[in-house]
Amino acid sequence: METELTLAIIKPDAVKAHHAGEILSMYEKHPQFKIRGIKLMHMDRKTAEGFYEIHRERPFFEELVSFMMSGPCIVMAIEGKHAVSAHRDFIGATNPQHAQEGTVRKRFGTSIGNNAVHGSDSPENGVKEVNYFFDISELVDINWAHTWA
Ligand code: FUP
Repeated sequence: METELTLAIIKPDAVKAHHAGEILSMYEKHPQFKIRGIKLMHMDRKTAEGFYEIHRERPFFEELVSFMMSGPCIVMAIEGKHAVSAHRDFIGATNPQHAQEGTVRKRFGTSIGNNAVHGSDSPENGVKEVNYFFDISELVDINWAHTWA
């Protein structure tokens, strides 16, 4: 399917540093992205651990979960043509030092952990992750062709 959904999170480091407005503006201006859902949330342990369950056995898991719980973040459902790969290009490499110039992580990330934003890594995970944080009733003008997990 051409039209995809990706989850985007403006992470606690970027919100704390007052970069949320500037990052939101980058999303708003992107020709391929439509913000279909948006919420401010302060994750509890259960939510953060559940979201990063796939990384549970990794050495950085506890640091990652603590970081995601460290302050409010902004969670968004983004829809668009090839939204997942376009969004990965837009946010840049996981490690901000390796991210391309102009990407969100290059501009606002400060380390591999504190990398300012999250993006889904496949169309399947995009739908799953949006579903993790949003009820379908919280999304506007959504393309109903998406398969809900
Ligand atoms: P990404 O898809 O770019 O967000 O990267 P990953 O799914 O591989 O990792 C998820 C998050 O774990 C990253 F955003 C940051 C954190 N992480 C670390 O803190 N250390 C690492 O070595 C790898 C990832």
